[in-house]
Amino acid sequence: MDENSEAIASYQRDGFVSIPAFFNSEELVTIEFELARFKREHIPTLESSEVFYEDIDHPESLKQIQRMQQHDPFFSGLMNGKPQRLAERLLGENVVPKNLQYFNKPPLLGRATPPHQDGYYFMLEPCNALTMWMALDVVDEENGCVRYVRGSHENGMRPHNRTQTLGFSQGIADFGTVEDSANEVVCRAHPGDLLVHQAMTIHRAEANSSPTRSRRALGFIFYGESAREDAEAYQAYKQKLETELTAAGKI
Ligand SMILES: O=C(O)CCC(=O)C(=O)O
Repeated sequence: MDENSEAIASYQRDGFVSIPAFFNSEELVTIEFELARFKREHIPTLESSEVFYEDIDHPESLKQIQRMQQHDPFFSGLMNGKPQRLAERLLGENVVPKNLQYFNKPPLLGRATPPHQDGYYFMLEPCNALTMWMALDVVDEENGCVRYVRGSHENGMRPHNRTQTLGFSQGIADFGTVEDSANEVVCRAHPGDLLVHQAMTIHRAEANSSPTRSRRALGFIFYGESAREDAEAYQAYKQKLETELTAAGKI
């Protein structure tokens, strides 16, 4: 038994686990400082495919930044530290750090995250991958906390279809079965708390209905080194999507 044994057991059984205070308050102060610096220094130079807004004409509606670890050494160092060590334990092999994302749902503007399985986007064989989601704000039902369908990682890939949600282009077509509703778990969180889910676990989030509170988080995606990416299919899809979003004036 070690400090992670319980977390590993929950992750394997339920398809997700919640780890309170994974980052402490001192670490959070540094992360907030570096995040503000990242926004100032990098956002003006990033390609449109790396930064998404709820409304492209309103900078305050910033909703997502992609691949922060590729653009800044602080964030690659952050990803390669505690999160990577935990990912190795949970996936049971060496891992590849793929994507460190910033997520926000700005007050009243942040839209719902459609129900999905990350594996559908990742296109991996075997689908040995996970996502970590670390709260930066107090997160609850009002501002759009993450919800998981417990045990859904055991039931295969559900059919997905196109959504109109920027950053989450695919959603489960037949979501909302009796089983989905019965097994859904609402995950409230405080700053520094970490949620981790398997790439096959169904999850979603409601819109932010708070008039004042943002709903910010950092997401860390790791692939197990045994997971083979269908790189051609992934690039083709990414390209098609970016062309579509550019034509629609969304990015
Ligand atoms: O931030 C959210 O609403 C959901 C994030 C998510 O779905 C993911 O990281 O896979």
